[in-house]
Amino acid sequence: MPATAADTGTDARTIYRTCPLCEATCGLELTVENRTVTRVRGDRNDVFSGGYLCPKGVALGELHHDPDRLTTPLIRDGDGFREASWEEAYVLIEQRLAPLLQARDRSQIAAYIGNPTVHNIGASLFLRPFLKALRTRNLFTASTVDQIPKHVASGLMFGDPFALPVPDIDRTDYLLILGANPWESNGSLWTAPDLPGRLRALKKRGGRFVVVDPRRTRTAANASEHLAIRPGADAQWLLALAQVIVAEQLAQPGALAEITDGLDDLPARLARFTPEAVAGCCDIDAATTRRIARELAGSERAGVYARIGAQANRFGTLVGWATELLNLLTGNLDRSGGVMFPRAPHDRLAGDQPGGRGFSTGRWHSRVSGHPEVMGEFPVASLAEEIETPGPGQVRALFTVAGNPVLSCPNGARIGKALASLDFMVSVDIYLNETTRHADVILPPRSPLERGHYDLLFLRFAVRSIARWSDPVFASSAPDDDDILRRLAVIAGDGTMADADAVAAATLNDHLKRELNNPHSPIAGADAADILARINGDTPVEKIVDLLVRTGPFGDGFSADVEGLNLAELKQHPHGIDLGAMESQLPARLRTESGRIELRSPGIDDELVAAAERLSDSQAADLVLIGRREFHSNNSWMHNIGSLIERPERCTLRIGAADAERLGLADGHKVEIRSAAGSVTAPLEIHAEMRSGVVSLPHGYGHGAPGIRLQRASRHPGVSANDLVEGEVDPLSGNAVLNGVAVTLHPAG
Ligand SMILES: Nc1nc2c(c(=O)[nH]1)N[C@H]1C(S)=C(S)[C@@H](COP(=O)(O)OP(=O)(O)OC[C@H]3O[C@@H](n4cnc5c(=O)[nH]c(N)nc54)[C@H](O)[C@@H]3O)O[C@H]1N2
Ligand SMILES: Nc1nc2c(c(=O)[nH]1)N[C@H]1C(S)=C(S)[C@@H](COP(=O)(O)OP(=O)(O)OC[C@H]3O[C@@H](n4cnc5c(=O)[nH]c(N)nc54)[C@H](O)[C@@H]3O)O[C@H]1N2
Ligand code: SF4
Ligand SMILES: [Mo]
Repeated sequence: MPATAADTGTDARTIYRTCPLCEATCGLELTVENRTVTRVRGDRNDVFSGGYLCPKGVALGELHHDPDRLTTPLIRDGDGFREASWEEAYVLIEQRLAPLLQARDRSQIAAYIGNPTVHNIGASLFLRPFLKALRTRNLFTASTVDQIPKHVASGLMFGDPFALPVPDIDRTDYLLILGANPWESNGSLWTAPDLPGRLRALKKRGGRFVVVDPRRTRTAANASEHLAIRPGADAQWLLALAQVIVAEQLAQPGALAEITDGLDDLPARLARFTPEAVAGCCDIDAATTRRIARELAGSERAGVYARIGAQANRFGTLVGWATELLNLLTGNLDRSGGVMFPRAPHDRLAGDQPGGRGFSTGRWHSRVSGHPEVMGEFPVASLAEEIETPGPGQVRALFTVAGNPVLSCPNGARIGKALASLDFMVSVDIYLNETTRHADVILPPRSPLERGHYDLLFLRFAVRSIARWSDPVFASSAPDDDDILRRLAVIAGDGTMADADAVAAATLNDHLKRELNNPHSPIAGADAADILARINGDTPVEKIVDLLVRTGPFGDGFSADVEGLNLAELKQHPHGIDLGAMESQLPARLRTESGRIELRSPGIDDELVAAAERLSDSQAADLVLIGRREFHSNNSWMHNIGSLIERPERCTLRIGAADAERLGLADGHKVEIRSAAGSVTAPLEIHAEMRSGVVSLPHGYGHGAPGIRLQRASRHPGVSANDLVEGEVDPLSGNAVLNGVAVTLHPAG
């Protein structure tokens, strides 16, 4: 039961918990009367968020109480679904999958894993045993419509795809932000609740932040300076900044120079990217580029940060590489006030010696287009072709877990058709939506308020070391994502796991074994049975969290003499525990084979050539489409919540006044938007934030499909931007090119 329930005189309880909806991880204060959430506010005592929250956090109660949220498994029945018992659902899955599971080659079964799993501790911990049991190489996730270029860049440079530096926002003097809109999206791979407040504070203490975005977003409007770059040109522009810094001898990598390979031939590699050479492609004049380069190099403490707008394009990995190159050249990598590697309470201890196995991709390739595997997965842009294309290894069955690829992935309409052609599909999901309507079985986990919460992923990207556990707000006897995944692991497994409990035990044991074998762990070489007996927790998830936190950098190490963290301690601190600012970690953090920062790699060299070729590309489209995220929205799945969706129409095509006039289109008119992939019709909104040659449509809409059970969303369906997105990818990472799609506009009837 919640340790934090306070007696308020009525039967109302006050409960504190972390918001699981986005990466900001705000602490919330919920008022619960009987079994109803009657109020959600920001927790003013939260050590990290200090009371900040957004409208989505406020809507958490509505999400929990949404009558359309599924609570019983659904099984396909003719054109629709019928409710079924959990056992019936599992038995059906077992029967229908049997022929594919018995095959030696499991590639006919694929999985797509969506974004909410990374906000969900149970799914985060138990996807691995499920996927291991599934033994398929046809794994697709939302990473390839998102951040995978950043992982690849870090893998190549630092040897560890999870060594992702974050801007030390609270101590910096200067930030250069590309393709991110933290004012409305609240930060990504940069966990810092209330980024608007933190950015305002930066300006107030005399610092500057510059935003590079084709749109004048709220972040851009609040910035010290806004540069409306042409979509897709960030890599070239960042390389030009680096070129200036190197050519004008402004580089001051300091001690980093001694641990970096590849500084010497940088001038030659960057030579083609002069500010003059990139000006046309980026639409940023050379003088401005030079000035920004000098400002960046001249600031005492500065950082460069590029996110999805700059990464979900053709040169996404190169953007990631150039970003960290600039941080390195200016001496800001791993320095307070620059960009730093965070430390989470559950990080593994690794000693102070750099070096490791390094990073590589392409250990296997996709069947149809030959895409290299990256971090064990293929581009989701190739999911449809793997289902459609006949031949050995053709995907015939699919699991989706917390994902809605029909709205969220490139050429969603094509993905929808492909899903309809599958022999069998299982969705682990809380809604009957555009994707899950194609499933044969839908398995709904509990609501987010019925599960405990610990940010396994986002504490690793947080600008302070924070420890925070949330108990469930409501008790529930329904299975959660992790229960479902354990059961599916048994079904997909080789028979060695008798039941879901055995999967739980084996998973805990795997974590324990890894720790006992880690020479830097406080329990290195200890007796497994002894430690096992001392691990606390009421659920399989709690036990693993207890183990990880106790053996992490702030843990008690299972020693009675050490004052340190464990799960019980976290439970006593519902407002979280602040463990301090980020600290330098280089060179120990490096996992390249050489133990050094690597600036050279064949893949990056090829991309430098390709990026230079684009400088003289005269084929630029007249009009290109980019996306946008809005404050009241969250990808594709929170549109069934009244307070978020029942507002003025938001799925509009934004365009600048001059472009609208040139095309003879008026505000509010319906326009047909055509691309090589397809066409959709949306109302036009003339908007001052748009630069010329660029239009913007938010993604995640398109709730008009038959058979979905989203009453509110269906009343505000909008159209899907991803019906316009083709399947092009960044070749190094497989990330989809979501932005900069060539389109034409046509008045619609
Ligand atoms: N054009 C364009 N497309 C984009 C983007 C863009 O910027 N532009 N952004 C991309 C990005 S960054 C992302 S992360 C992806 C997101 O794409 P996906 O990862 O596919 O996620 P969503 O579309 O948000 O769908 C989430 C699904 O999870 C379900 N769900 C919610 N909570 C839970 C839960 O606790 N358990 C389970 N089992 N299910 C749950 C919802 O009902 C929904 O079906 O979209 C990408 N698509
Ligand atoms: N309110 C809200 N918050 C969210 C989400 C949401 O859907 N709604 N989704 C969550 C998820 S899954 C993620 S990954 C994060 C993402 O968080 P952010 O990375 O901050 O992503 P966006 O807010 O989409 O901002 C991307 C910006 O890039 C701009 N852009 C488009 N193309 C280009 C380009 O070629 N170059 C440059 N420089 N800019 C470009 C767009 O105009 C947009 O303003 O947000 C999370 N938070
Ligand atoms: S900013 Fe993110 S974490 Fe904070 S309340 Fe909003 S959705 Fe939740
Ligand atoms: Mo995302």
